[in-house]
Amino acid sequence: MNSKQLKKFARDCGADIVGVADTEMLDGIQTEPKDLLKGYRRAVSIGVRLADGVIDPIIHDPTPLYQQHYLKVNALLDDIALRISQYLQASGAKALPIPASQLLDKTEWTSYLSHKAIAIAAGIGWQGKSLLVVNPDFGPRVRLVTVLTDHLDLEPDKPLRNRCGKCSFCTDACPAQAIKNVNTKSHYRDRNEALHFERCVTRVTQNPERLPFIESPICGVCIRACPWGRRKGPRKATKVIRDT
Ligand code: B12
Ligand code: SF4
Ligand code: SF4
Repeated sequence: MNSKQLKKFARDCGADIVGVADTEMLDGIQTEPKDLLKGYRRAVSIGVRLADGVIDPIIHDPTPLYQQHYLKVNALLDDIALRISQYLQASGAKALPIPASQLLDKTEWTSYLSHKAIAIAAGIGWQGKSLLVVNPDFGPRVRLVTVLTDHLDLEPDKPLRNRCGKCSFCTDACPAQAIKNVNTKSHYRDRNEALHFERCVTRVTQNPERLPFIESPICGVCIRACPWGRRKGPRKATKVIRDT
């Protein structure tokens, strides 16, 4: 099985975007456990597009509709990752699906690995000033999942250049004044370079007190604000279409 076949399979499972990363590019990335990437030379990054009808009304706070959408898209991503793992294993490869949104450390706010770092290496998008991965077709209106594999026939994709430029929409919109409006060429070394991290964490963890119907640490304001996700008209995922 090659990249083209895998991407078609992923799209048939419900993915909107798929890219392949060479994990050698990710040397130095924080993982749990530390040797998580050992034996996995490729990482498949999968994106599912969020619905504009859900994201557009998020002006200052998350909505109950977004809370439900968040859970549903996470479930879909985990489902797609599982099915891709089965597909890879059927061809004799090793596969490890990483959950879309499982928190491992609630003090450090970390998981097994950063889906964003994988997506950036796989050419899904660039790391925006909001810290989010911005895809040229859908902006940051995509949620991500990763499957690690040793299937070397998957050809790695190339990272995209950062296109934030002088834009400050996410900085201006953030209700916690958490975004520092600092640009990067490829990725931020740590979260504090781009964010007043604690301000964002405080905002999203106070949801249950401020908004009793929101139980997850979500917000969505910086997702909504990005002009790359607000373009009108029909849009196709060039990444999947071009490669399949
Ligand atoms: C913990 C967590 C949070 C915490 C901490 C946020 C944070 N910025 O880390 C809280 C609860 C605050 C949070 C908030 C949000 N989150 Co959150 N969160 C996660 C989660 C579960 C783990 C992230 C993690 O482990 N971070 C640890 C640090 C070290 O990694 P990182 O910041 O992701 O990446 C760093 C490095 O990897 C480095 N990097 C990037 N590329 C490279 C390449 C190389 C070679 C190297 C060395 C480093 C490197 O850059 C980053 C900065 O240092 C991920 C899912 C996942 N497993 O990735 C979702 C995730 C990051 N969240 C997501 C989203 C959308 C949000 C929110 C918008 C909330 C919402 N859903 O409405 C906000 C946005 C806040 C913001 N502006 O960053 C999405 C992002 C999608 C996208 N398009 O980018 C993710 C990927 C979930 C998903 N499955 O899609 N989140
Ligand atoms: S998630 Fe909300 S609080 Fe955090 S950076 Fe984005 S807009 Fe600001
Ligand atoms: S709103 Fe502007 S600065 Fe923020 S991530 Fe999107 S393009 Fe970059």
